[in-house]
Amino acid sequence: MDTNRHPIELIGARTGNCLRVAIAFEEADLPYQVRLLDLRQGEQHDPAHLALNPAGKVPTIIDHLGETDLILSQSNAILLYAAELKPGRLLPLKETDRAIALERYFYFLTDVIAVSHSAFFLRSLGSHAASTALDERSNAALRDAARFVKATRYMGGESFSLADIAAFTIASVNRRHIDWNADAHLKRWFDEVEQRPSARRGMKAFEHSNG
Ligand SMILES: N[C@@H](CCC(=O)N[C@@H](CS)C(=O)NCC(=O)O)C(=O)O
Repeated sequence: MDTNRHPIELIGARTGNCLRVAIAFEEADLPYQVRLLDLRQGEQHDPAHLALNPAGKVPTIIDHLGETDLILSQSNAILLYAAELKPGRLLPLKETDRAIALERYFYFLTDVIAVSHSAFFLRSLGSHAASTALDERSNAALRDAARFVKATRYMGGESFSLADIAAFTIASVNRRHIDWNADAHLKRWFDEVEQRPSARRGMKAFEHSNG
């Protein structure tokens, strides 16, 4: 663990967007401290949280840098910030390798996770046909990612990267919609990431707050 910096405060709850951040901090060995919000109780709308994130959402981080704090929302921007703080840990150093890892990262963000979130939203409105169609589209994109891990060990190449973190959290949430017997490569990849210490610790980060 990096002891030369203050822990980053990670304000969140046990949701995919927050778990991605926790896994990234674990993988990058960045010290962090979780502050748990109860979303069902609406704590994300408390004035103290709105002062940090006027959208009333999580995750939000506070990086205590000294004179000014960095306050950042948007899980995927936070992941990129973590990658910049620890070059080579979450994205490859070589430009062409990094370009591929980022291509895959954005594939999971836009073609899998965003579509799945839209399905969730439509379901909450009672639009079952539309939400089912979007769920199927998201799951198909996830299944299609088997071709990435057929070609390389990880989703974004031969090293673990943000692409794996994005893919892993959504695959965990939607694991019952994937036919794991249908693709050995996807299963091999999922099993390996699930056992990774950063993923194991990150997935538990919001079980007990330490803030
Ligand atoms: N695009 C944002 C989405 C943030 C978001 O929607 N967070 C959800 C939890 S995953 C939230 O705060 N929901 C509480 C609410 O909307 O009241 C991100 O990636 O951080």
